Amino acid sequence: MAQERTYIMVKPDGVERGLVGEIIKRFENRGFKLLALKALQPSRDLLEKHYADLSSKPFFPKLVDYMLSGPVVGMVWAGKEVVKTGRVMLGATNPLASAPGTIRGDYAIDVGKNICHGSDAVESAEKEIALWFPEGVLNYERSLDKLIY
Ligand code: RTP
Repeated sequence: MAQERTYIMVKPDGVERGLVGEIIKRFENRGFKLLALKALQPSRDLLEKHYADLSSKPFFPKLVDYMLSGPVVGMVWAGKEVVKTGRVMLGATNPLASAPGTIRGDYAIDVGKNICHGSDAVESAEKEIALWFPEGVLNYERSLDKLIY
């Protein structure tokens, strides 16, 4: 059976602060598998699609402007319960409520600059992967299982 997948994205503030390697390291150390990785300057259209569920929120315009403020790094990670565990590793949305030891709890204080995104459910993860990686992602079912587990 295919492994669960999630979409993790380092937001512009995380890229600017040089936290891409730190975030990759945490997911690698945990035992998850990297299936895709790219740096890009997202378009407004892509961001509005990604955050469509939040379009009625008062902070939506500010959120889109923040996400347009520089390059992001999108990744697809796979492994056991990676969606839920990825969210735990990121920490609460508002960094002031994020536990120390989480990415946001260790590196952020502002909900408007919270470093990273992680899919909140298996279904939304698959939608986000299709949105951000229309070209497709790796599938290493034949090799890495043997090396990690
Ligand atoms: P994300 O999608 O970025 O992983 O965040 P999330 O699920 O933890 O939180 P969500 O409610 O989906 O919000 C998406 C992003 O919007 C920004 N935000 N600003 N009150 C505010 O100003 C506010 N609330 C949310 C954050 O950047 C949040 O990650």
